[in-house]
Amino acid sequence: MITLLDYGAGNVRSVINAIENLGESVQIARRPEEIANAEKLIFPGVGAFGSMMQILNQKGYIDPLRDFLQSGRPFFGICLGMQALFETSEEAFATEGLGILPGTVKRFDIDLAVPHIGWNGIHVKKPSRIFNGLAGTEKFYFVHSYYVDPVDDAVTLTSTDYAIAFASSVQQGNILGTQFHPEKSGRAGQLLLDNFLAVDRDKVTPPDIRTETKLAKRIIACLDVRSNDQGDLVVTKGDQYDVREAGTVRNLGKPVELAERYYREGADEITFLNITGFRDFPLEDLPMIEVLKQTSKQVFVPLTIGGGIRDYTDANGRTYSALEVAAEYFRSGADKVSIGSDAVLIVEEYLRSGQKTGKSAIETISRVYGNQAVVISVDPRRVYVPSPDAVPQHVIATDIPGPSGEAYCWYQCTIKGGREGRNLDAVALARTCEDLGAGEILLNCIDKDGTNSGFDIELINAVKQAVTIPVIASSGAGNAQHFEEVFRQTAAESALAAGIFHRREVPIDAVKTYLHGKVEIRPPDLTENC
Ligand code: 1PR
Repeated sequence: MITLLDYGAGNVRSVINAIENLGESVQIARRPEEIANAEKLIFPGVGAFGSMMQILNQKGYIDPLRDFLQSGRPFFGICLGMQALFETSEEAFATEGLGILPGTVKRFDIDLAVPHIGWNGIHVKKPSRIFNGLAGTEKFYFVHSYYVDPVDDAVTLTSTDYAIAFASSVQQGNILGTQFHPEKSGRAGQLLLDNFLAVDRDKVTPPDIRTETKLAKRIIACLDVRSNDQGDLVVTKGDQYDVREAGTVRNLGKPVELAERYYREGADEITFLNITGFRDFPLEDLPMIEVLKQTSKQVFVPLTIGGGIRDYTDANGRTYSALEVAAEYFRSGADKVSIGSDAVLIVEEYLRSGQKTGKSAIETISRVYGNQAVVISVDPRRVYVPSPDAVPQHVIATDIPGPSGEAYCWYQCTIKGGREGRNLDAVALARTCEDLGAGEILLNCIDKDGTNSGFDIELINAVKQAVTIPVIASSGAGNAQHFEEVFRQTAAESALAAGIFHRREVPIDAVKTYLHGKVEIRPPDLTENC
């Protein structure tokens, strides 16, 4: 029996799912005695250092936790749960950590994008039982802005490079901590957790010790989900957002089955978009919540869900905040939520008033769950203009001339699945959403969607140059070369596709095999079947 310390600040569902998938049962500690009496304790920290320590104090968890850590029983701290082991953190100067390991937690002060999000490698420093079965070349999923800086180098188990080399895991006796998320790190993460649970395994060093590690470009599979005319929830796919063929909604498969297939094929993340979410309230759409719950039991990479994340008043007059809608998705297994139509309306209002209300979906969700949990899904359409100053929007020079030979264009934001164009441009939307607290941009392109003609490189460059947060290039992928092109010609951190994966024209593992050696990726793992 594993005891999981949940101090109530966020989503621990994915850790529970990952452990249960390994055949172990999980008990959640909700009282100090349950920590003191645990056999093995896992502490997945979520949120911010200061509030975490405050809650641990209020609940009377600090003394039993220290006692547990000093007892020699197995402990695994994940992310903030590892940072808690140290003395202080730059995230909350006045707050003391548990102080079990001498050292501090520091914020990245580097030229690269912060948070450090995505799959990066490990440089193993000493043998440990958690490395059984690992080759040493695996990548693990990170999402953090702070890193631990131990006083004693001997506690550093692995280091990882992201502008600087930082301690990505620590071990002292039976106390283990990882900055990365094993529960979201595919088969490698499952192996590592399994090694932690089986305390009698030998200490080993993986055969291939990396001396330098690199953050991978991510390949993301997107599933547009909606009810078809028979009322079944299906994965569909549009051509320039039109999902009907001969009058009926295209049905490309069942959401959970497809997501599991993409996981096995090596998808680095999976995104579900509830494409009728702008009109159907998602908390009434229980099948979608069920899809998420089922998927998160089998799929151990980050899951994003979008569609209908906004404030809503139901037929009985009860108002739900966007934060409540998002919370339901997080509880059901999502790691990030994506906001589409509402982001456009929020930005229009902010640019009009010049005031941050602190109450928008972007601000409230990022405050509680962190910036990295808020993705903005942008649905722009190209509008040609004759000159750079023809309109007040952000205009770019284009190599693809318009119907009347226009050499300039801007990208018009739309809402309601492309049905309604607004005056806002995609560059202003992305930049303002970053300012409001968004952590990532999912950059679609209606003109390119479903065309298999390649990504809109000009759009991606225009938006990427305007923000420092990661950008997911989306729409138009038709072959593996298109992924190489987007990663070579833009600074996008990820590329997303739908149609070619659903129709098996180019499976994800084929994209990764093609990119291997050309672009830094997480290698395909055909045995991804834990
Ligand atoms: O506005 O917050 O309720 O969110 C609705 C979400 O649903 C938005 O993220 C919007 O992008 C999405 N959506 C709405 N209508 C459609 C539609 O297709 N009719 N899907 C739609 C957009 C997602 C794209 C697609 C890529 C790759 N499709 O990300 O997956 O274009 O496709 P490809 O590789 O086949 O070219 P809200």
